[in-house]
Amino acid sequence: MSEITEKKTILSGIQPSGDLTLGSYLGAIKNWVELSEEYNCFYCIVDMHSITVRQNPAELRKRTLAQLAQYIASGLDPEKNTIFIQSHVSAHAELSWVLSCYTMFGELSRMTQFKDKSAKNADNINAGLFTYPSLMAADILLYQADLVPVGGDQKQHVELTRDIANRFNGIYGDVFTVPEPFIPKVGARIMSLTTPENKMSKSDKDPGGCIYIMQKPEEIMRSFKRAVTDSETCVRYDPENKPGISNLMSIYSVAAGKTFEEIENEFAGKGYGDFKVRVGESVVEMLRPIREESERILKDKAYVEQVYREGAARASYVANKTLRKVYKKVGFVAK
Ligand code: AQP
Repeated sequence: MSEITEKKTILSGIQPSGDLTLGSYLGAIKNWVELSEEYNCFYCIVDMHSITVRQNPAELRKRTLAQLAQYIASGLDPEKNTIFIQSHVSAHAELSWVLSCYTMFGELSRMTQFKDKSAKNADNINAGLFTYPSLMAADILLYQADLVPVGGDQKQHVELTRDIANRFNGIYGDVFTVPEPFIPKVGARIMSLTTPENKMSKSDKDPGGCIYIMQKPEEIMRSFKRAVTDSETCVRYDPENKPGISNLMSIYSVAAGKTFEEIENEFAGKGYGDFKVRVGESVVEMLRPIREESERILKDKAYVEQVYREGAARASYVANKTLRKVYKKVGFVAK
């Protein structure tokens, strides 16, 4: 126990809003695994966030469990990390309400994700989509997280969490740890293979632009071979003018552990065809053990259930401590 309390705390989560992509893996899970020895880690499946966009209930349940298996298969040890499902810890919904009373309308209106998702779901611009960042702030602040590993796209939400925490602490004293975003240098923003100006997203309607963790090797290779490039023939990192090639370089750099310079030298004088095949192969090899292990874990229903039950119990213990403190500070009568 003493070892746990001396370490800094990390919280991060992914919505089960679609099958996990290469973006989810490189932008989030891979880094979580690297951080899991050094930090006291809480990694969750944020199912409550996912219903801000309409979901099919049976598929949501299935994807939530599959995601849990994929976390473990990627190397997150449930003994060393607290892995849980957000809706199993009711403190998230409770703190979210309190924090929404300390989050300004103007702040929420400025969130890029809200603007993007409202445009994509024009028939369902619900209040949850708008107040999503208050729930995300609750996720983070309940665990007094020092660091929040996220892809570059989520930086704005972590910054808003800091503003909410500072505002609350300014009124009531030091209640919350003010968290820092932790963004990987390479892989922070993996882009779609077909429209490299957009990020690779689980809920993308164009599956050709996405690589999924559980996808078969031949499908992965097909998507890479069809990846959009440019009219030059030179493998060079230049995200502004060569977004497609630069995205493939970022992916290859992480998958094969090579620097951009090494990649440029490796493919000097070679065509884009060779490059795309090599990137595809490196991704297939990186994802293969995760896919195989996920399939094995998912078959063991009792084990999966044990992991999420124990995770929820451990998470609730920490979260409820913070919630009690918050309730007391704002003036609610203790039960
Ligand atoms: N393409 C990406 N590149 C780098 N990081 C990414 N992340 C997601 N996509 C990329 C990171 O994964 C974590 C979990 O994100 P999330 O699923 O909770 O929310 P999201 O960012 O909205 O992810 P998606 O895939 O785009 O989901 P949908 O389609 O449902 O909106 C975050 O740390 C995120 O940065």
